[in-house]
Amino acid sequence: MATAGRSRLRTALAAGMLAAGTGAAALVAPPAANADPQAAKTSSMRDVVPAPVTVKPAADTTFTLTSGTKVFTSAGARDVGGYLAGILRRSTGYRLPVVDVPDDAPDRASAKGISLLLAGADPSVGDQGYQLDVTAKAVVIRAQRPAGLFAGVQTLRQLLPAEIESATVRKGPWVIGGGQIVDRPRLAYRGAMLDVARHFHPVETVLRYIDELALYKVNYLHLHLTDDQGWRIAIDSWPRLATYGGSTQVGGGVGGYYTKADYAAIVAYAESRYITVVPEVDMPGHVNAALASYAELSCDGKAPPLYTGIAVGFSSLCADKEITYKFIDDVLGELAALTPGPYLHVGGDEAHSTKPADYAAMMNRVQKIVADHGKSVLAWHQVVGATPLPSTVAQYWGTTPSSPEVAAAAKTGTKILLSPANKAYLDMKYDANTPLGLRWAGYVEVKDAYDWDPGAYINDVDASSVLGVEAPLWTETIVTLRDIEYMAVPRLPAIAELGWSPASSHDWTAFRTRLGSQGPRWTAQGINFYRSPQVPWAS
Ligand code: IFG
Repeated sequence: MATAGRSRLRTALAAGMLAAGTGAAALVAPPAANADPQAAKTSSMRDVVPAPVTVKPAADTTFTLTSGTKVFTSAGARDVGGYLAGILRRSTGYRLPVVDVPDDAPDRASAKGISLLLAGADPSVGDQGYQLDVTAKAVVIRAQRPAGLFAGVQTLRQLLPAEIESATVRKGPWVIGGGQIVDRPRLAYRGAMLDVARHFHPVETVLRYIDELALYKVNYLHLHLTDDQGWRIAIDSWPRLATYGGSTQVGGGVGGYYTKADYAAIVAYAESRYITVVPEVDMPGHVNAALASYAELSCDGKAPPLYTGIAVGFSSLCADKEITYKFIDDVLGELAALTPGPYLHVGGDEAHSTKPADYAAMMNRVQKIVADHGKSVLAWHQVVGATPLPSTVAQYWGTTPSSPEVAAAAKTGTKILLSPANKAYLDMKYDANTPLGLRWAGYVEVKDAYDWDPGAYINDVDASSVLGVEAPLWTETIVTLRDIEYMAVPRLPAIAELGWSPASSHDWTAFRTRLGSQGPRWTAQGINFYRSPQVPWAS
């Protein structure tokens, strides 16, 4: 259960990291001492994950990071410069001062060192892309927006030896292979979902997961905040939702919830990693925690007991009561006020205890409530059973390419977010030996997560209707950060590549080798990843 004191500490920590621009390692234990000392000393531009659009290595050129290296930033690039310097200082021990470069300075890219410039990028990079040039004298990242510089920094990290990711000083040398990369994302929305309702995950864990998402240019974090087993966000006008509805979890543990300050810290930290938070309040199903907290929300006026199992589909808001819509308006209004991003996710899945006509009527009213609070709706794809607003995005979680109702909605303009459960659900077991996870959608090994195309997955849904891709991690069986990492890595980088890289570069044989070279980097960061037998691990 959140307490004010602990929450203030967490918020201060998150704010502290924001200012220092350091990575989240400050919050979690340093990586295993046995991080592989023999990890590859240099990394090739051809190993980058996600695969960039254009890679032109310069075989005879290298840049070496030294104790005298400076980070030069043009106006607006300072935050990203501080973030990069924070990571490099930790593992090199170098001072790496961040120096402003006046916009009118003579050829800003000639400075010896690392330059982050919001000018001069190849126009093809757009808002989220970047251009990276490595010569013997300088590393220059150019972009049109800070988000592009941030993406370029993730690539730059991968061009340095794996030890650069260490939270403690390592000896180097810190050599980067020369050449040029010009890069941009294929899909606008590259997301990950974390279910904090089945099992509650503290702020520190969410911040660490955000840092791991940032490694692979993920730009949305969907937080599944409410479900039958728990309500995880404080709502001032309905306080018992969190204090009582958040007091337990699957298996009967103490649960917990985010205060508004906690949620604001998560949102701010995500924003500093150019990740937009999408909060989900699931409805009309998956609402037992809310009904247990306020009897008046149930059709029969009786509050059900708190629920700690893992069944689904047994609960429903009451479509016939006006208080239901006041509840929804109050909750979504408070959440909208805390959420700078464009989307509120309203769930809509597994409403097996809601009559179809009631479901459609309710979801139509809910969509209007979201619009009245200035946000757009994201919902599981069952929302196409109501009348989706033009701005509503349907998140497909089916297990087959055939979904006529989704294809029909796409034809009328509904955008689709791809999360097919038998490809993108990170809570699916890798195979029969996986100790964690579920298997209702089948086993999902790394190749299953990679070997599909979100732009061409659903029959009769054109690539132009596909907003992006998202990897959900449901937490019925996921209790700790190490559980999250075991299930998310390496499948999340696979999904992230599907969202970022051109369809033309899709090649499992090449990808699994590139993924193998990420292993030492995860070891250096203490990430508890699954060493899939399908991947040739670099060490
Ligand atoms: N389906 C449910 C989730 C979760 C999941 C576990 C969706 C949209 C099975 N709904 O996926 O709440 O229980 O894999």
